[in-house]
Amino acid sequence: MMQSLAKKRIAVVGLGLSGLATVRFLQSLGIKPVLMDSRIKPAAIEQIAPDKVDGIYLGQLDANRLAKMDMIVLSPGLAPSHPAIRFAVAQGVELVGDVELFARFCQKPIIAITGSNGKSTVTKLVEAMLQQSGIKALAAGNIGLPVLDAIKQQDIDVFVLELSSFQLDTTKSLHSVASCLLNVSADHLDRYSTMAAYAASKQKVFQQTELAVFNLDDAATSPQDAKKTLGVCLANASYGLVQVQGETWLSLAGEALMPVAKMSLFGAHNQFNALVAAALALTAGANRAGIIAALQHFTPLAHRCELVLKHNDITWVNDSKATNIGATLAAIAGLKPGIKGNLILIAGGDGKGADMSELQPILQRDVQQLITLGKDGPAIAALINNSIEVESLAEAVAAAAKIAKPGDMVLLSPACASLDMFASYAERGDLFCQAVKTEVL
Ligand code: UMA
Ligand code: ADP
Repeated sequence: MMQSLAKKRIAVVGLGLSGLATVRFLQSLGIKPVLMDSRIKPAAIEQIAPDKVDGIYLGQLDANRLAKMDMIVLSPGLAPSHPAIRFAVAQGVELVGDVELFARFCQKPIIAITGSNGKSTVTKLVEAMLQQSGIKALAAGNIGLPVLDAIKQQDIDVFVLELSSFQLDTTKSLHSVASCLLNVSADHLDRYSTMAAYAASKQKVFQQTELAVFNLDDAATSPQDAKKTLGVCLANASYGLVQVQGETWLSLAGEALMPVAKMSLFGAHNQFNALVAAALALTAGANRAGIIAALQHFTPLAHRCELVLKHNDITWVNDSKATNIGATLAAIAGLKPGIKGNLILIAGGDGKGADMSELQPILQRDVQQLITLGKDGPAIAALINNSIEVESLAEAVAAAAKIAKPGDMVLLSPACASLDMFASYAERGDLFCQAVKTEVL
């Protein structure tokens, strides 16, 4: 594998986190790649030593230069439909992503996780369940650690990969001991022409898997071609919820595992996530004691239905990671039963081409006051009466603080990406937390 790659002329296109990891990986094999990025100054460009690469081309993608390559390693943030990439591929250049290279070189068992929502939670749960069972597991991929940095770590027993549809689009050699497709709801429709195209991309997680875990409540997750399948949903007695002496328990492989009340995560969506994670972890050697310990002690991830503070009996929750409609629906469904008073929702941002009217029924039923901001804020505001439209997150927090009464919850769950106003969902969440503390304390 290494020799066949060493002889190739390779371009790394996109110099973000995964592009830079790819450059380091190729260099460790003695390869000097050509580097390209459509931006004039990608953030980490100083990290690259010019003498260790075969040229750096910035500002646009040079189709003619790319067409002279044997292989392009494309970053997930760039679409394979970019004209320069399409031109090169039409000339016979092989197109791969960092996950494809990882799949070709990785010798260890892999668990692969995708879905529109819940990926990071399930990925970290599987990692924790394996670790609690004495297995050295490492989470990588879309969760943040580029796979070609992860592969260098010694002493790993199992890789747990969070994969986005963008990564799956350029991957074909992935073999996994188990993989899952959690759900398919509208997302990234600025990149995919139809929901069917987006769902087909997600289905690639099942390629060459030994066990395909899917969501019995979501037909789009049903494996198109897989040897062995396992369906999960809360109403399922085998992998779902069961009643034990008046208490609701998780059931794993037909046996009651633990009461849901003992889980550190709340909400029906997280019970589903826990069941899928447990099914995946079992196939890679986790034991029931390790799975239970992980579910009891798991620290909820930041920006996912995270409690910011409770003051004067008003609860402020940061769900900035809800970057699509499906995530916001799950957050409201999970939180609403625990709210004594009104739900004040702050939503809006870049809707990535999704049809915002899918939010209308839940806004009408469960949200007493809507505050919107960002590019697609007006489209969401138009769905119900008396929405408050603001220009900034600080204004949104100030407006919420004015209205909120004891017993209420103020929830930031934007149903949109953050990139129209912020560097990332994390920046949006951090600014929300700061604004809440400034306004309220
Ligand atoms: N970009 C350009 N020109 C280029 C290359 C990139 O304008 O030539 C832009 C992209 O459009 C994008 C940004 O730069 O807006 C970053 O793109 P990238 O491909 O360089 O991204 P990386 O820094 O390598 O990070 C990627 C994943 N990002 C994307 O898929 C957009 C990270 O997932 C992932 O953690 C990282 O690899 C490590 O594997 C982030 C993400 O937002 C969290 N993922 C999307 C999501 O979860 O919805 C798919
Ligand atoms: P992802 O990595 O796919 O973005 P996360 O685990 O980071 O998923 O969760 C993002 C948001 O999606 C959370 O804030 C939560 O509201 C919602 N969510 C989590 N799990 C699910 C699920 N199984 N179904 C629907 N929504 C979910």
